[in-house]
Amino acid sequence: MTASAPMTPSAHQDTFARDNLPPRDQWPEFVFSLPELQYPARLNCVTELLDNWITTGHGDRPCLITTNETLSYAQLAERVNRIANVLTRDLGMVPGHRVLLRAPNSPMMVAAYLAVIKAGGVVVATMPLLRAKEIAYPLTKAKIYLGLCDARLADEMEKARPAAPDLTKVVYWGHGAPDALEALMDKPGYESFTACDTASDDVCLIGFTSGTTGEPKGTMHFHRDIMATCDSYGRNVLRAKADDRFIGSPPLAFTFGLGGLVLFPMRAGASTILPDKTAPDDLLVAIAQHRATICFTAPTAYRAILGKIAEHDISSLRICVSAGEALPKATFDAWEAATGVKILDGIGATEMLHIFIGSPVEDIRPGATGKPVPGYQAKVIDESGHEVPPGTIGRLAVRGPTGCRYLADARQRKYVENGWNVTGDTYVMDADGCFWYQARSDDMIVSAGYNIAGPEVESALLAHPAVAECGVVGLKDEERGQIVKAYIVLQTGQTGDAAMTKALQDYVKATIAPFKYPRAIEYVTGLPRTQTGKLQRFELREIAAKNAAQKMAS
Ligand code: 3UK
Repeated sequence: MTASAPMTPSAHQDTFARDNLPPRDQWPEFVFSLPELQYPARLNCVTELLDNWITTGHGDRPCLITTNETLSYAQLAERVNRIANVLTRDLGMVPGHRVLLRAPNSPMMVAAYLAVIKAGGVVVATMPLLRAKEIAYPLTKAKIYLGLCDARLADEMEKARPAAPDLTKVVYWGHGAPDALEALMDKPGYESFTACDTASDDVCLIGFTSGTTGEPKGTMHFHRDIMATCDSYGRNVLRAKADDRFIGSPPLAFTFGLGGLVLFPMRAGASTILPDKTAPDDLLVAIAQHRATICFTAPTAYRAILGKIAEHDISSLRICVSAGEALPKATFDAWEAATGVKILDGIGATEMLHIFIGSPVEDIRPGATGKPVPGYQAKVIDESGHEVPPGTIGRLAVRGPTGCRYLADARQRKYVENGWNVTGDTYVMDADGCFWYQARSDDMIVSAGYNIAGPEVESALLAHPAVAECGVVGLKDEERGQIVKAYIVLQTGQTGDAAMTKALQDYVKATIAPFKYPRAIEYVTGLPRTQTGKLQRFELREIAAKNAAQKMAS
C-alpha cells in the first residue's frame, strides 16, 4: 500500500480522529511486505485478539491472572461485552468517540481497553501517576468524550475535569458505589455484544508520548496497526506460545506495556500475570509465585532485580524483553550469567506502536539493539537524508507496517522525512546489518571536538562491580566546550571517595577510547527517571549546570 491509497469507509460516527490525521503527503510510507501483514478492509482487532479464541473453542484458557482471580478468555470476553454495552447503551458512546482510561494494570483496565475498541471507540490511556495538569492535556487535545477510571485514581481525575469541556462523564470502578461501573455492567442482556464493524484503518488508539520536552504528542494507531505489531515483532521475534505466562512492569498506557502484557499474549492465546504492584521487588515475587515465562521491563529494572535474584526462584523465565532505553552489554552479560537467559533488546517508539529493531534470540549480539524486525526496514542517514555506509554514525530512519501519525501536530514534519520515520536516535549499522545504538541525537556530548555518546560511557561504567546505576551527560566547559560528567549510584557498601573516582576513571579509560572518560564524577543516591524507565538526561544536565553555576558563585 502507498501513502495515496484510498481509505476504506470508516465506521466512526464521530469523525474527529480521521479528520485530525496528518495530511496524506506527511504520512510515512507504510510497507506490508510479509504475507502475515495483509489485513482485510474491515477489521476489529478485538475480534481477532479475544473473541476468535472463544469461537474456535478455546474460551476456557486462562487469560488474566491476579493474586485473587484468574479470568479465562471467555470470562474476559463477557466482561468486555458488559462494558461495551454500558458505553454504548448507558453512556452515549458512539463509534469514534475518544474514551480516557486511567488505572493501574489490572483485569478491569484490560477489559475497559478492549471494550472501548470493540465498540468502535478510540482509547486514550494515561499513566497512573499523572497529575491533573498532565491529564488535562490529552483530555482537551483529543476532545475526550468520556472517562473510565479506577476509583483509587479519582483525586487527580476530578481535579482535571474542569479543564475539559468535551468530557461528559467519568465513571469509576472499584469503590462499590451504586453508580460504579460494576453496577452498570450487571444488567441482563449485557453479556453479549456485537463488535463494531470498523475499517482496518479506523483509529482505535491515541497514545500520548511522555513529552520530556515540549507538549506531549498524540500518536494515532489503527486496528490493523495493533495486529501488525503482533504479526511482526510478536510472531517473528518474540514467538510466544499458548502456554506462556507473561509478566512485566510497564503501564498499559505506555505502548511497550500494551504490547507486552495484552496484545502479544492474546495473539498467542497465552496468559498474563497482573500483580498489584510492579516494582522490581514485587515483580520478582510474582515471577516466582506464578511461574512466569516471559518478562517485559526496562534495563534499570533488570539491574535492580539482579541485586536480589538469589532470594527467589525465577527459573521459569525463558524470554526477557528489554526496551525504553539501551540495554548495556554489562546488564545483558550479568543477567545471562545469573539466569542463563539472553535478554532480547528492542527499540520501539510510541509513534511506531512497538518494537521495530530487535533480533530473535539466535541472532543476538550483546550490546547491539539488533536487526530490523521482519516487516520493517531500517537505515542510517546523514543530515541531508542520504543513507550512509555501514560503520558510519548517523540518524536512524525506519518504515514498516506501522508509523507516525500525530494528532493535529506540526511536529509530524519533523518525525517523517521522505516517507521514513526518523526517531531522533543516533545509530551505527555494521557490515552484518546489525544496529548499534549510540545516543538520542540531542544527547551527544561534544568535548574538545570529539563526539561522545553518553550511553557508551554509561555501559563502560556499569561493567564495574561497584556501580549500580549511572547517568552520563555533557557539562558546559570553557576550555573543551563540554566535559563528560557521570552521576553514579554505587552498590551498597561502596564509598564514593577520591580513590573510587580514580578507579572508575581508569576503568573507563581501559575499556573504551580514553578521551571518553568522565572527567567529573558525582555520587548520588538515585537518578531521575520517567515513568517509562528512561533516564531523564535533560534533568541531569540541568542539575549539572546549576551546580556548576553555584560553584562559580561561591
Ligand atoms: C528510546 C531505546 C535504545 C529511543 C517504546 C518499546 O520506548 C518506547 O517508546 P517511547 O515513545 O520512546 C522512544 C524512544 O526511546 N528507546 C526505546 N527503546 C530503546 N533506545 N535502545 C532501546 N532498546 O530513543 C526511542 O526513540 O517512550 C519501546 C515498545 C514501545 C514503546 N513505546
